[in-house]
Amino acid sequence: MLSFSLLTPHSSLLTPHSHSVHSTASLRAQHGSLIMFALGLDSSTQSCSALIIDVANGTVVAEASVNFGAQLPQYNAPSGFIPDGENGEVHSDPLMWLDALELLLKDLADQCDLSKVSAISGAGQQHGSVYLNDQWFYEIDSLSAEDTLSEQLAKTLSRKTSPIWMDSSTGDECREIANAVGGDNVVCAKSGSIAIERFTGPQIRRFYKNDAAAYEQTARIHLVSSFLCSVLIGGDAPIDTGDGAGMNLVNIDAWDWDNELLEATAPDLLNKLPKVEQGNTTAGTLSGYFIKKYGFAADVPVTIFTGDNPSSLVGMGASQPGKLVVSLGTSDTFFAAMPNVVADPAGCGHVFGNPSAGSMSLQCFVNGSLAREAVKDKFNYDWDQFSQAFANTPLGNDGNLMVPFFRPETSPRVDLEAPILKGSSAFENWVDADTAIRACVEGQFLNMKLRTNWMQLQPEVIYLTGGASKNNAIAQVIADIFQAKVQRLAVSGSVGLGAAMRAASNSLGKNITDLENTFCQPETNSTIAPQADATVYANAAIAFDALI
Ligand code: XUL
Repeated sequence: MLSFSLLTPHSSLLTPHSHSVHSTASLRAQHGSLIMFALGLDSSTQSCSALIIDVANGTVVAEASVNFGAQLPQYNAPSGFIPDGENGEVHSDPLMWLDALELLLKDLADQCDLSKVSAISGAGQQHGSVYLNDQWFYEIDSLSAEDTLSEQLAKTLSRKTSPIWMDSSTGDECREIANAVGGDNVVCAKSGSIAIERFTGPQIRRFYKNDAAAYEQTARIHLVSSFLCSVLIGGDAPIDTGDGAGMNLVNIDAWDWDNELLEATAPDLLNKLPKVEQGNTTAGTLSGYFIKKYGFAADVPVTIFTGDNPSSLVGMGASQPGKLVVSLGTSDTFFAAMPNVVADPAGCGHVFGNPSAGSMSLQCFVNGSLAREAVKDKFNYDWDQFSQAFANTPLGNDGNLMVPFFRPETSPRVDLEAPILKGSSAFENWVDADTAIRACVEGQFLNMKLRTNWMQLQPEVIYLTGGASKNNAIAQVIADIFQAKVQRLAVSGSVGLGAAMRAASNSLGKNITDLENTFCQPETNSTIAPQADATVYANAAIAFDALI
């Protein structure tokens, strides 16, 4: 194995100005394919994580994560956002994201020689926005390794905090934007989603309405993803089509800003936004700040960042049409690469750009793990008893059906506070635990199938991720209802992995399918095939739809 003795030993790299810097091009020339590390960042709601892959050897060489609440308690955001916001407001401090980035890079530099990294990209929680004054353009271009990022960039914020995706304060603004352009169906046809409270356009409008002077002082509005990308390159980075589509401002046919939506949102908005670019765009090269402070090589290309969900699509190995991902979390999410750009006629789903070209669909189901847990808790069951209930009940549940919405659902939009049950009297009266558990899970995925029909997908394989994906009984219901094989992948951290794979594809000339074959393998013996005859759930779906 070639040694990297010509590189400055990485212990000394933490000292600014103390070493000569080699460019990635010269390192590659001297070491051929060995210099093939790609770094993927994931700035999410509760933490900032990263992983570094060795593209030549097909391995993950370093992983790190900084939990905002635990490691940066001075920001008083135990779960990554400022608690107790009023009127549905949920904000975070963007300086916290910068401090986390520094802690993360320090940890990575302790684990591995960052001068071997020759490609970088990343992802951010979607929809969140950062508001910057005109000092931003100067400061971002002249970062000094003597001070921290947050010290230098604090003065560039024209709004101290950033609204994030959990913010639901913009109901009025959604209606105003929709009315201005001719209704929600127009917003949906243009931007891929109806006007949605957490989306960035309605958030910007609310800021403009509540604080017109600070809006006026705002020279640039970035997404979390493009803000962090800008910091890395020491310049003003574009927004990608994947994250950009989560703003209600990008036209999904042109993949560029939609003038009518911009005008309906706030004055002079075009001048305050960066460019929109496809995911395979190189934003620039890594800023000298990171070279001096963390020991990266010079000239490392940074691929524009995307949203966490589009990045996860890549990291799950599903960036080409034909595979879809179901993520089982607090809420359940369904997403897939799409062969054609179509918007959900019911206005519940979203179309985002696919960072690997084309588009992707995404649909969120609010009643995910919380609903499964609510049924389990109703009978004082543990998770083993919950799983056993499926063995005790037949596929199709003898026609007992549940609309398992314990809280208002967004797919479809219904304001239920408790589930609807239809079937035997024992079931309807909540005395048949096993039937209720099967009905909850069958109801969730019958609903998911019905609500995602607009995507016109015929999946061969469904990739399952998220906490509840480990449960075989739930995975079996999904296989039966979708009539598709279900697989779990060995990858964890699909958002960061997707970012590293995008960097490797864009900057190191690696084929994305080859990267998927290397990094996105299924867990051994994890494939679950459908057991049910297709007719069982076809009839149940009709009955379920009638019940809603
Ligand atoms: C997607 C959404 C969330 C955020 C945070 O529309 O709001 O998934 O991206 O993860």
